[in-house]
This record gives sequence, structure tokens and C-alpha cells, in this order.
Amino acid sequence: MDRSLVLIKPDAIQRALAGQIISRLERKGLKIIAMKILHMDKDLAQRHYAIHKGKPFFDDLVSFITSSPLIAVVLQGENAVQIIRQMMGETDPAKASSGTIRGDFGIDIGRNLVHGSDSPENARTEIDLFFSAEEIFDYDRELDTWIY
Ligand code: DAT
Ligand code: MG
Repeated sequence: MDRSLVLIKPDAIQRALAGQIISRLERKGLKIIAMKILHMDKDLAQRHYAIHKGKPFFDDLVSFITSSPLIAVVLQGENAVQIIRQMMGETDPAKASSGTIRGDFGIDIGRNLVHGSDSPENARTEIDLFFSAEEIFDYDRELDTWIY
């Protein structure tokens, strides 16, 4: 089973879209195994987005992601990483297909509502940045026998 770190970014919280976005992921069949609201500080933002350090948009990205609280969620399911990337749509909401989260709710690449891990390996690193082992709950759900 894959795990993915999803961030419901500050723009989604400010626009009161958090519930709708989480609901889409939950309805798909993915299991919420950890969730918290937090205000990322600069240090956490720079670590989470370390791969983008030096890119022209890095400073704006860090200042946006630290501008207001966000919701961090860990979702689990078969191929969760790939499924969530599909459900998010392309990085630029202007190019993201309708039916995706970014395609349905966004316009600007700097305000694209959600983060989702791009590989199971990066998911593990990202999850460790946001959650301790005690904050993650790997419980059974009856309904999973109807999803799988
Ligand atoms: P994704 O969030 O789809 O994984 P990414 O990892 O390439 O995309 O970039 C991280 C975030 O940085 C992205 O969600 C929005 C911002 N970003 C990426 N490319 C950008 C660009 N060309 N201009 C402005 N912001 C950008
Ligand atoms: Mg990325």
C-alpha cells in the first residue's frame, strides 16, 4: 500500500475549499491515516521544497506556503501516490484538466491548492517531516473489502 503526503495549501484553506478537496480524496477510496492543521515556518517550508531551492519561484513559493495555516494529510491506498497526482491535475491549474482539483478550483500556478508527493520514496521523506510515528493510524476499515 502506498502512502502520500497531501497538503491542503493556504489558498484552499482561505477559500474554504479544504472539506471539498479532502472529500474528493476520501470518496475515491483513499484512507486518511493522519491529519493536522499547522502553520508551516520558513525552515519546514525550505526543507519540504528543498528540491526547488535556487529556482526563480522558490522564494515566492516559501512565502506563499508560510502565509497562512494549511492542512497536512497522509492518505493510504494502492497506488495512492499516482492516483492523487492524477486527481490533483497538472501543476499549472490553467493547464489542468477539468475534473481535477487544480483544474476545477484554480487559475494561477502559484495558487494551485494542493501538494501531493510525486513518488512513494519522496512520500516517506515528506511524511516524516510533518508527522511522528504516533500521529499515524493504520487502522482497518470494513469498507475496504468493497473498494479492493
Ligand atoms: P507539483 O506541486 O505539481 O509537484 P512542483 O513540485 O514542480 O509541482 O513545484 C512545487 C510548487 O512550486 C508548485 O506546486 C507550484 C510552484 N511552482 C512550480 N513551478 C512554478 C513556476 N514555474 N512558477 C511559479 N510557481 C511554480
Ligand atoms: Mg512536487
